[in-house]
Amino acid sequence: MIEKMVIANRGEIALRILRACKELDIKTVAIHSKIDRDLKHVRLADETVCIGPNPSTDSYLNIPAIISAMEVTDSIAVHPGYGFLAENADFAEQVQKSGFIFIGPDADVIRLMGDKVSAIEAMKKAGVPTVPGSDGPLPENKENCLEIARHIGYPVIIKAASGGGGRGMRVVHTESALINSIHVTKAEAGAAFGDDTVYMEKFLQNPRHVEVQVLSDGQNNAIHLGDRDCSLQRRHQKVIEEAPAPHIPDNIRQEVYDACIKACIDINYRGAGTFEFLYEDGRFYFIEMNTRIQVEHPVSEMVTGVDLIKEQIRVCVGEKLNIRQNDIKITGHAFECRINAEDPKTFMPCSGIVKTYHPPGGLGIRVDSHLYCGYQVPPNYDSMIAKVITYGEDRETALRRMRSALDEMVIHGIRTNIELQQELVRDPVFTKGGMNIHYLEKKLEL
Ligand code: MV4
Repeated sequence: MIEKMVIANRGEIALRILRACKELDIKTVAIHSKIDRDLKHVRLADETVCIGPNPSTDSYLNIPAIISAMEVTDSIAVHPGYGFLAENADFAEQVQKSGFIFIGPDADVIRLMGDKVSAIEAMKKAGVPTVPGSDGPLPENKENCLEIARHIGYPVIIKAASGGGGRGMRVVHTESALINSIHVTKAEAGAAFGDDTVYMEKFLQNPRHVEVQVLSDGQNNAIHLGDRDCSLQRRHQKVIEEAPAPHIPDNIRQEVYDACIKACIDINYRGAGTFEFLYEDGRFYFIEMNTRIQVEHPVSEMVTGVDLIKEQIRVCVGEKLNIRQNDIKITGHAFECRINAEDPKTFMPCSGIVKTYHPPGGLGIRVDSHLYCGYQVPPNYDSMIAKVITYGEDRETALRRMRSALDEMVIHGIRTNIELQQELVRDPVFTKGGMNIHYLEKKLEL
């Protein structure tokens, strides 16, 4: 195993990575912005380097500063976590060119998946089911665009090839609106991503968001770790996730798992990865692949017993995957509620000093959080401050545990969304399971 690793992130995921490193006997270097010097993982790390001022662009996104920190600390590898530079192909490339290990796939695989047009093409080749669409960038010619849309059938959605995660897309309901919508989406994409390539898909009206977790070693070994349902979201921010996705027939699941594994081998994938699908009327449609560890990875850990971060690190430093598909048994059910420091009415992020912190506990309850009494939540970064994760032998048990866990949790000093979460885990539709991606936003409108 490698000797020392830089953790190029902050908050709960930096702490999660530090814990995995401890178990793997890897020394840790916490790199942080000025305001983050009191983060829990910074206090626990073997070494720390302040890499810049508070704005992320000057610190957690500052590639030369991070590589310098690796050099001065004699680190071997860097773990990017999620967000920040986790899916930045240029960062992965510069890390490798400087002689270090990037915990993730090769830069060219990040690039392949970062361009949604090439990602969809690669998936189609591997036999992963995709959304009926333009199968490539939209042409210049207006008549050709109209013809593609007629063939797909309205409504259609125009998406930026360099977008993803809900950025740079536009739904078109009628032929009369098509050409203008393409123009506007192209202009926005060009301004936002420096790439105005757009493509077209059939717009699915009421899908669920179901994703498949994989681990792959880039040496022809790949496994899946089941699926997660992340449909409960607001403005593309997930609020509650669960594993496995409820009410999906086993044969449909198995087909999509097999295709994901084949895709990992085809693209020579290395690391932990997630295939994102829309699920509607009993069918899966690939939309994007995430080449990082995700926020919601703990629910997959709970139902498989696999430490995803440890396995991700192992395969990315060159070890062969030592888990076989037959070793993976999906047992029981898990939920994750994201706790954010935000105004309960406006959802605006808020900061402040944590005066009281009582995390819940007990059998089947896990809290991934960097909070402690006296910690000051800074205004500069993402508002997520904790993840409450519960496990049970079935969905009902895991959900009942989540209700009591949330009721037990106390955070004073900052506003949070705990009350919203308490209400959501008692919602009758959520309790049944299998709601679509619009459910939460519609519920909040009432
Ligand atoms: C779609 C779609 C419907 N049809 N594509 C939004 C995030 C990005 N990952 C893809 N997204 C969508 N793509 C087709 N062809 C609906 C969404 C979508 C969505 C997807 C997953 C979770 C939440 C969502 C909220 C709004 C729209």
